[in-house]
Amino acid sequence: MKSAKTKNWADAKIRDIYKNPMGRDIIDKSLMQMNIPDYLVTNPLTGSLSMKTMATLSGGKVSKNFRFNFARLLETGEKAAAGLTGSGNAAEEPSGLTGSDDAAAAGKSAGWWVDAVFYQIYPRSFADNDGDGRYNLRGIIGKLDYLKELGIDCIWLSPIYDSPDDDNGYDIRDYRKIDTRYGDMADFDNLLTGIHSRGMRLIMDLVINHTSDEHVWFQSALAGGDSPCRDYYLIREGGVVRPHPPNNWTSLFSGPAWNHYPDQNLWAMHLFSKKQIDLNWESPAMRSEIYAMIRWWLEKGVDGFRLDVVNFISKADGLPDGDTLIGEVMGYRGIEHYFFGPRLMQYLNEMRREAFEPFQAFTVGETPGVGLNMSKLLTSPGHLDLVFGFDHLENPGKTRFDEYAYDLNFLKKYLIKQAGILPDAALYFENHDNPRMPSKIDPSGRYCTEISCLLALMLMTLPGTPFIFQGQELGEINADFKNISDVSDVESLGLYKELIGKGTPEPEAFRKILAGTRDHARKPVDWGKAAENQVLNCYKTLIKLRKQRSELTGGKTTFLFIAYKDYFCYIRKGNSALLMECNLGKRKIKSRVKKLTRPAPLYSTYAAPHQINTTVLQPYEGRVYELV
Ligand code: ISL
Repeated sequence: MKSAKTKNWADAKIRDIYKNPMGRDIIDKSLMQMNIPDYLVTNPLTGSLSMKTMATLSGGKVSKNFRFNFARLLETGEKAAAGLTGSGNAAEEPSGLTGSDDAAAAGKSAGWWVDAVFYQIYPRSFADNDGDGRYNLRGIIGKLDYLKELGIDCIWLSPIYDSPDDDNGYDIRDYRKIDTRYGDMADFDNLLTGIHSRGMRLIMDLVINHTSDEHVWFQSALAGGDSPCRDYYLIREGGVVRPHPPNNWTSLFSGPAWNHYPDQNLWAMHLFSKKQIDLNWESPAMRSEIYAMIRWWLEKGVDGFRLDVVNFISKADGLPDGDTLIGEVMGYRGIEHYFFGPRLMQYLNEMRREAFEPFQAFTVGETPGVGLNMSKLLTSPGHLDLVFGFDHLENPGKTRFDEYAYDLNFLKKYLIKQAGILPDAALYFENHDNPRMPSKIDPSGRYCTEISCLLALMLMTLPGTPFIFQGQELGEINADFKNISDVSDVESLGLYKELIGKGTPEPEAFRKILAGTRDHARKPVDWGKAAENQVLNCYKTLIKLRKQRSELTGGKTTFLFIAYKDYFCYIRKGNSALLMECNLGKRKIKSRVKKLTRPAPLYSTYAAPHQINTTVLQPYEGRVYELV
């Protein structure tokens, strides 16, 4: 890769910043957060302003340090884009699709996953095989026929590896050992055989940004001497040399991002819990160990991986302090130095060559903080196949722990933008890290079933590869936790302790945790709901439709009536064409497609097509029509 000639980004003009994929993402995200229209930035007058002028206009709010850190991010975006175009200069526009839905247009071979429907299993609360309340691999085996009948093509299995369980298995102690709570390797082999024999695939969760502090590598590193593992982690000398943490970064689970080990006089970085120690991806020996482990699982026959916070693996050289303003905006101090680090693209490309490519393994990266244009670089040939973005999960100006009713009009706006920039995205609304979406949209619970069916229709008919989280197909909603003792998630408990420590009254602190705790998604699936379940029937029907109608996987997408509030209408066109119209609110609204479609819809989330009033959409109703 030729080294990119980088601009002096610290004094770049807005119009040049907006051409940089990283700059475009940061500006788009800021505008969306502030609900400001794009033309405020894209007009010639604003475009001619420079960073320096903007800093002056900000009255000092934008510090020199901010400009320097922002410039470094732009350099990263420029180099990442240049690396793909092979030119010496940054790409004028992010490489990749120009609006066509066809993955092939991106210069990528469309793999099996383009047509697949994925299903995430969180093993500690999915199913047990003998009713003893211990959820395990044999419980999953018992549900394989159910998943096949639902229409699932590939299962994503959250971590089942040996772990002290500080972060529900995302703190791995032995990558090659099955945690005894789930069974043993024979159970795993039986599960994999059962999945493949039904024509389904399995991807595992790959947690390679960090390991448990009980991993033999970290124990060896702490033991000191000349252990090669000392270089496997982000460890710094402490004590007289450095009585304080090496930098001011904060953990995503509250508090400083550093553990101090007084006996060894060392500091070790942990972006997540204190027992999840960040690996040092600068170490070739550590990378080789990770690649060997990946190949070991692929030789067992797994079909690919979901890569946990994979965009965090490359940290900025020197681990510099985080900018205060960026830390306030992003919620975590220092994140600008690792959410898209300087060698991330290089490591992903090496990982692909050394581990995934020889097995043609599928990869989907979890990439918190990365916007649509940088996601396009991450999913360019030679890197990841898909990524999970986060920018649609909360309304602008809100965080997961804010009490509010999620407005689907924002999701419509985001998905229209996503379809234009990254149409072959991983499309999801729920996972094990977020509250249940129907409860976020309607906290009263009155319309949760209707909303679940509407989200099923959107998930199966919009461009992208759909991922269903366990229980979503049953219309699962948030838990009714009564107090903090009902909560077990390490992230929530860390935040609760921080809030109380800052003097937040307990009831207010608990309400914040209740709004956003990941435990809502992690309560056991209620299989008693599966019988005659309206939401389940919606998913079965819509998944079948997606498999029958190729325009839903490879067609071109056109959005109509975009300006109408609470109304979401789009066409998927291939050899034939389907039109979808959705009511995004609880008021009845007029249907607008009479002249475009056959009189009766092909499908409605509300009732049999012949039973519905075609001129009015019911609250949160979704419809599919044949386009005439
Ligand atoms: O969004 C988040 C930050 O507040 C968290 O929900 C989440 O930790 C983040 O998206 C990264 O998630 C992944 O890595 C974590 C693990 O706790 C999550 O379960 C996993 O999905 C650390 O491994």
